[in-house]
Parts: sequence; C-alpha cells; structure tokens
Amino acid sequence: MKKIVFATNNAHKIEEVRAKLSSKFTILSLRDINCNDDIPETANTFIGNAEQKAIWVLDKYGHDCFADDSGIEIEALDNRPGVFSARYAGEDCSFDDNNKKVLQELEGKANRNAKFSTTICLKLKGETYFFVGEIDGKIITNYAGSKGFGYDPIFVPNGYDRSFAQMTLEEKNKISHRAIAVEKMWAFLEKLN
Ligand code: ITT
Repeated sequence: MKKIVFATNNAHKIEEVRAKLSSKFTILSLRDINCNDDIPETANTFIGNAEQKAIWVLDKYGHDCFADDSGIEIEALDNRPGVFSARYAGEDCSFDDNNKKVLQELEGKANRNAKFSTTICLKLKGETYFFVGEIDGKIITNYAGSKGFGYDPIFVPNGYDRSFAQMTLEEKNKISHRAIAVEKMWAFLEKLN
C-alpha cells in the first residue's frame, strides 16, 4: 500500500477519512510524520486554506499529502461562519461556544437553511488537485446527539430527521460533505496507475 499524509490536526477528521478505505493508500497522520505544527490557515476561501495546509506539509516535510478545509455556511447569516467556522465565537473557542453563537443568532429566524462544505487539496508528484463535497440541511433549534464534532449537534441533513451528531460514524460517512469529497479523491486515485 502507498502512504499519503492527511494534513490535519483534527482527530475526528482523521477517523472519518480513515474509515473510508482506499484500496491503494493508507493514511498517515501529522503525528506519524512527527509534525506538531499549528499549521496556518490565513486564506479567505476553503480552496486557499486547504492548499495552504497541504503546501506546508509538502514544503516542510517533503511528503505527498492532502488537506481539507471545511465549514458551515448559513443562509440567514449571509453564509457565515464559512471559512471562520473553527473560531466563529473567538480565538480558542470550543465547538459548544460556536454552536451557542449560531443558535443565538438564528433565534426567531424562519430560514434555517445551511450547507456543510469541504474542499480537499491533494499534492501528488508535483501536481495539485482539488475535490469538493457539499451537503444541504437545516440548523435545528436545540442540540441533538453527542457523536461527531463541531456543528454536528445542530445540523440535520435534508431528507433526514436526525442530526449528524445522532448518526454513527458509518451513517455520517455515507452522506457527509467530507465523505463526498474523499470519495471523489479515492476514485481519482484509483484511476492513476
Ligand atoms: P484542521 O484545519 O487541522 O484540519 P480544523 O478543525 O481547524 O482542523 P477546518 O478548519 O477545516 O478544520 O474546520 C473548521 C470547522 O468547521 C471545524 O473546527 C468544525 O467546527 C467545523 N466542521 C468542519 N467539518 C465538520 C463536520 O464534519 N461536522 C461538524 N463540524 C465541522
């Protein structure tokens, strides 16, 4: 099996992506390559941040790798928090702080439409590739469930009556934004010799 580094410090993401097996690649974490860096994310697009993280690992550690930048865009909030999803409630805030802030901002609003989005940047043999995954849904009015991470407890995908945080890893991994982007990447890599 070939090895590829997933440039993320988010253990939940590693777990999700490792569960979507590829027949060709095993995934190394940053810890596996002795990288403890707090990789900067200063771009203002998902594409820009995903590439920034991937370039960091390629340049500093010389590994082919991929990185994802993800977030939630909420219609009634002019698509915020978007690229600021990780620190929406301020530097060093918790997932809970972010969820509380969103629920407060949506209080009394009828439009609860939201979209999770992931952009993966893959750096392989000197080339750069991007893969995008999205899923539409609604922000509910109270937390539901305790699995997953981030905004999972307040997001219900369209066509479902349970939040991402009420789904098993397996269930979320069939439909999520990240799962869609990862499937596209694995399908692309399958076709390479
Ligand atoms: P890395 O940059 O190290 O990969 P991160 O957690 O900072 O980890 P992102 O910048 O891509 O990752 O994600 C921004 C935030 O968006 C993340 O902290 C969560 O709050 C939220 N998010 C992303 N994917 C999510 C998912 O599948 N479920 C719930 N929230 C998610």
